[in-house]
Amino acid sequence: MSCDIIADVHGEREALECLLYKLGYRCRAGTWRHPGRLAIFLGDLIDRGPDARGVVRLVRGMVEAGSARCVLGNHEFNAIAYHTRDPRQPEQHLRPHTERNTDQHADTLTSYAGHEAALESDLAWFRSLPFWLEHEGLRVVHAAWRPPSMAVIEAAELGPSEDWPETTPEAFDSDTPIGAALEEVLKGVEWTLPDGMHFSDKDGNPRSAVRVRWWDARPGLRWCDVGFGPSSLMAVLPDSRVPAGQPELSYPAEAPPVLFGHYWLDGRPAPQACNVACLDYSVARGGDLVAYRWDGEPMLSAEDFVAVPGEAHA
Ligand SMILES: [Mn+2]
Repeated sequence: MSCDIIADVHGEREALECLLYKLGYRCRAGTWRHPGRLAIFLGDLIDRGPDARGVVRLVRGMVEAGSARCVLGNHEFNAIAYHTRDPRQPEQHLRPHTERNTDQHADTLTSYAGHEAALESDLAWFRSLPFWLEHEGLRVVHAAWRPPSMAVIEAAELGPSEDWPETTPEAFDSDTPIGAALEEVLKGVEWTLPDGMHFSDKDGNPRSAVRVRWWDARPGLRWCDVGFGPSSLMAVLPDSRVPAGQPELSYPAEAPPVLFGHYWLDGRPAPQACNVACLDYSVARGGDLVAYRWDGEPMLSAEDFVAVPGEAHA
């Protein structure tokens, strides 16, 4: 079945409804459907925007009605950890309730305030979501299609039972093999600049870890060519060469097309390669909510991106 792949919604329910309408979906008896197409969500339904609960209700309703599928994003992964006690030290949560972690999750907590049963139910649904999926020759993942990490995740047999966070708490520790594998798939591949080199992030903080183009990054290229993210990030990456010793990352040109979100892009949506496209254009930062209309073609095209504007929030 032809499908529409929809990027990180981040609590922007109104933008999502506009996008679904533009794609030809209609809401009947409370559920959005298309007579001939399937929606596939890339994860990060929650946080940052004003109506995380409404977005999850809408998307979950579509999935349960068979009109959509959805993969897990790092924000759902973090939410699972934030709300699950660590079985190894039950006074703690798997994601500590630090000021920073709570701030990142604050808009979701607000939207679920007074709806604790819905939160519990939706967290259980998050735990049931796949980390990636393949659909009739299309590959979908939140951040990075990385077969070595996916093999580690498959071997750990997380799910389909919903108690994997309690039985595999090390999944949330990025210094364990399973934690590192999940981090790569859900948050992407990061490389560290050599020898104390750093760049300044948008808040002026020194950063040395660079999110890289996992479909095409290797020693000898310049850091500003292997990095991937918004133009504000690309502008501050050094133009020195990536030293020998980093792995060669690639995604084969003959492999099925792969679509992902996560990277807070700006500008005009277009594929990164003939079979690689990021759809996240920062709706929660005043950018666009973007989808890709896919009808089975092996080569992706800028013509098939569909965007609606988000609303700028303070
Ligand atoms: Mn993300």
